[in-house]
Amino acid sequence: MPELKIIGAPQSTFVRTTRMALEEKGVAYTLTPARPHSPEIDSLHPFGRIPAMRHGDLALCESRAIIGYVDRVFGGPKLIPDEPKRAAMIEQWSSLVANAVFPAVFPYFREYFFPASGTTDRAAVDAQLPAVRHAIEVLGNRAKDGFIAGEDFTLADMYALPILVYLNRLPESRDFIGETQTLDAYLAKHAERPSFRDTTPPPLGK
Ligand SMILES: N[C@@H](CCC(=O)N[C@@H](CS)C(=O)NCC(=O)O)C(=O)O
Repeated sequence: MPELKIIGAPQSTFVRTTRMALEEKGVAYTLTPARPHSPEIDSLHPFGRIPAMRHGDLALCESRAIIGYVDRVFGGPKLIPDEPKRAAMIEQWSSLVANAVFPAVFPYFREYFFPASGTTDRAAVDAQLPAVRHAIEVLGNRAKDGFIAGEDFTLADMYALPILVYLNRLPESRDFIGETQTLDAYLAKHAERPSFRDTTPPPLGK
């Protein structure tokens, strides 16, 4: 089997989700750090986003496509089970986290971590807070049972945890997490899971 190469900055939530999925399956891979819109990424993703993947003569982008390919090609526990209803629930919550929660909180992250003017704009942060609060409440309601897609640890948790780590570091979202009464326990429950612990990213900007 050729080497599986993941390309993307380890600080990216989507890169971490992809790495967690590979770790959960026990698939060996190498990580080549690359920023969005770097030349290699622009050659692999039409919108310059991370992660990307190379495996033999196959090049892929988009975390869900990479994870789906790995799940079909490699052994190890199935990330998306065959049972249709359980699979659909995992897909539904993975998609909601990736395509609704992440876009709702990313402008808030950007204002703190990569502000356009070089310093965080208070009014811009405040404008994002209703969307951030709603996204956290949605995750908080799901986390009541300890897992985003119910029953057990799934791909939906692998999408949610890397986002929650950053939300837990910023002041307003940290307060919203505390208000849910469920997400602190959810984060503590999964903190020592090897796929999560072993993909802890270096600080942003490194
Ligand atoms: N749908 C993509 C989203 C990837 C994504 O948005 N990655 C971010 C980093 S966490 C990125 O590359 N952003 C750069 C941009 O949007 O221009 C996936 O699942 O891989």
